[in-house]
Amino acid sequence: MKKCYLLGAGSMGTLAAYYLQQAGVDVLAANRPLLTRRLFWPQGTHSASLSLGADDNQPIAFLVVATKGPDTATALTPLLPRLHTASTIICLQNGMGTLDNIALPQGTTVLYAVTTNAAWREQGQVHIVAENTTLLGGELTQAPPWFAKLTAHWPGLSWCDDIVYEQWRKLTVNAVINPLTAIYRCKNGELLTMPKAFEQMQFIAAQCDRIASRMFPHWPNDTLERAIQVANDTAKNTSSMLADVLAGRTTEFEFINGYLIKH
Ligand code: KPL
Repeated sequence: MKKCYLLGAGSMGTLAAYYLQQAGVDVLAANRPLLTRRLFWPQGTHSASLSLGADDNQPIAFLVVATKGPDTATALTPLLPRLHTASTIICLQNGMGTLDNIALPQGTTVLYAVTTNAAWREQGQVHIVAENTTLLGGELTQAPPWFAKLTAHWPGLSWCDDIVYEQWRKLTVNAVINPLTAIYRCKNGELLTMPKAFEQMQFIAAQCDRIASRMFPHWPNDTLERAIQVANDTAKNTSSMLADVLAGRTTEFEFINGYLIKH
């Protein structure tokens, strides 16, 4: 991978662009002029500035899609004529089904990233909360040749042969935590201290397990335990859905709980 375009320069997109640049990839801002951001690591350990070149309107071999779910179709549609049979899309988004109604050119390879990294953005500044793990996989039977170089510069990145399962693991946790934090306007950890909210967590988790175990016969029916664990681990976080509500943005509900309901 020599050149890659980034669509959606939120916190996760910016962080991915930083790792890609570290791996020697020329990252351009899709649909945008030159873009600059500053990244801050936890506890003020260090910071770095990132500058992405302006879109050059050339054919796209690699595209990272890191837009919010509801913005994806509008942002991606103008780029479709630049994708071709050898293009690879790396989908780095919350939720599932974000590309479902988009007519990608035949032969486009779609890979999905499932990450437990945490970061937030305030205008041009991206504050990294935690660099955890990122799984990448999708429509390829094995990791592509460019992957090894990327792992050297992307902390916690590994190849995953069953990314759909991993997407469902994350989706179900998000389905339990995100909407309830948005309803109660509370931090993730506070869900565990409110009896009514906790009862709703149990209810949603049971529904998730019911749906997921139809998809995956070996599904461990552990959504509640995992949601409790994540709510504890991210106790002081504002979930992405609550952040969207507070900022007046359309939430990703359709791509999280909505996606589950469709199954
Ligand atoms: O992924 C998240 C989100 O907010 O979207 C969790 C894990 C709930 C952390 O806030």
